[in-house]
Amino acid sequence: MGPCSDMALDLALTSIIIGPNQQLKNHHMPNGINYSERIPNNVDLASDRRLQRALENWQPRFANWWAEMGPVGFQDKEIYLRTAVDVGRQGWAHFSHVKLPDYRWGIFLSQPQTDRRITFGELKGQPAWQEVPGEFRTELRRLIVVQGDTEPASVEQQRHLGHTAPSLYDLRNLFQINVEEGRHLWAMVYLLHAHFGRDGRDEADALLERHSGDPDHPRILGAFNEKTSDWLSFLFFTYFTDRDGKYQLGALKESAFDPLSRTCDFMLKEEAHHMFVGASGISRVIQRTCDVMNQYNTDDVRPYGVVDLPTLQKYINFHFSVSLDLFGSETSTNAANYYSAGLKGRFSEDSYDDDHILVGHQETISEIVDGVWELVERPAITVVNQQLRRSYIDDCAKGMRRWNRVLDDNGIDTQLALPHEGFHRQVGLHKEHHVTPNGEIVTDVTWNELLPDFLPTEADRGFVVSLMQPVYEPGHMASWIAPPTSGINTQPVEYEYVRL
Ligand code: BYC
Ligand code: FE
Ligand code: FE
Repeated sequence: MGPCSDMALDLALTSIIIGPNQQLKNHHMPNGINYSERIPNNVDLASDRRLQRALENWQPRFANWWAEMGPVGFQDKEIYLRTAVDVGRQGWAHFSHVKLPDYRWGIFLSQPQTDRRITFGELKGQPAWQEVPGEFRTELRRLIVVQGDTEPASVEQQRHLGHTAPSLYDLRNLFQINVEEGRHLWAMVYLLHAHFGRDGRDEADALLERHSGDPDHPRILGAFNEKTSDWLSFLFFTYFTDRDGKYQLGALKESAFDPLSRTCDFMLKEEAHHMFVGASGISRVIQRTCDVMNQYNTDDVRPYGVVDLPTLQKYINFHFSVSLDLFGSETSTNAANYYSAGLKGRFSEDSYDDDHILVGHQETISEIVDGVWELVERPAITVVNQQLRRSYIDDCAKGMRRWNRVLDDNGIDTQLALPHEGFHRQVGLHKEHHVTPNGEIVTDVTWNELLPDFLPTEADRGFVVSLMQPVYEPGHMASWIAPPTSGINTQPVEYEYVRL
């Protein structure tokens, strides 16, 4: 970050006033975000009238979608939200009470790198692209559409949760995530409008026409058609599924297509909070369960209105396995093509100690051969999905260790675990097999017998749903979750995060 952007940052922070009536003022700075325009942006939208008009046409469609498919209720309430005010490293966000429909969804790209080069694939070493090369247009559009599709899908999945929030603090976090997923949709729609002409505009419209779980027009990826019907599912979703977002965005951030790279880089800043909500939320659930286990000296905690550890394990099994599917097949020619073209890399591409071209290299992956696990050599370039999945699994394991520390610290000798990566897969090499959470390959009969021990049953889900009683008094928490250790943006936990 140069001195110029530091200055922009300071100016942006001192000159912006975000009041409840959304009066935002800002000098238009090269790296700052101009809030005086209809669509806040740092891409100098005003200089391209055609693009600006096209996006201003899409804006009311987005607003309609938000009204019809966004959070149910609470649209007229003031919520303590974070808004991006600058793309600089520190102080990029501003906090104030805002009504959801008044949130200023905008287009923010990270600052460009001078002389950025392609770091992987056949074109490694060449300058990054500011425009889409004709030969990669279809693939790039596909990647952007898939990414864009997940963002509104998650808002749709979570739209009923406001009515059962365990606290105002949590309610605010839900809406913060929802508005930012809405902004991530804007991020992809901007790329479609700016770089893909007529096709791009059609795809941008279609992103508002598919809906999560719609039998005729479902969302593209499996996990985004599942229901998020309770807060325990929501917290696990933000831990496991938003983390897929982190890894996919990280891989797209490596892209030779520079506007995509810079867009993803900025989205990753927002993503960190989504995963924090999941990681800290589940820690609080576990803390509460431990408190009740210790207070009543029992494992049978359901009668006290908290989630028992076996149910937590089953929810982990479900959300982890569904999220693993989002990485695509272990061996994928799509992924190989994306990689060799420089469209999509691996997470932290430069941390890989190889030639970043991967032609003529072999990589071993774990597969089931004749009913047993074997390490099989595959052309390295075909297993980049699996490499991305491996980075993701390692990251998931870190949070699991923190959750287990909560159990340790409370003297509980049970541990939670990630299931085997072959468990309950619907996509990829393992989908034809039944693999237990321990990695054992079993028959149909055994699988069906054991399933109620592995995944949440109707009864488990029913119990969890029965706990979901809303708590809207500032500072109070539902029975099943401990309070957070601190509030948002240095506010106390009992702050009025949502004015009801
Ligand atoms: N469900 O070669 P394959 C986020 C399709 S989350 C349904 O194995 P590929 C967020 C696939 O499309 C991040 N279909 O896979 C989180 C292909 O179809 P075609 C979202 C699936 O292409 C929380 C065929 O199966 N971003 O941001 O290498 C809240 C063979 O596929 C699935 C991205 O995903 C599935 N799970 O990889 C809010 C990044 N998996 O082409 C937001 C962009 C595969 O034969 N997407 N298929 O018709 C991609 O990079 C790739 O499309 C995938 C699939 C990694 C998803
Ligand atoms: Fe997102
Ligand atoms: Fe997210």
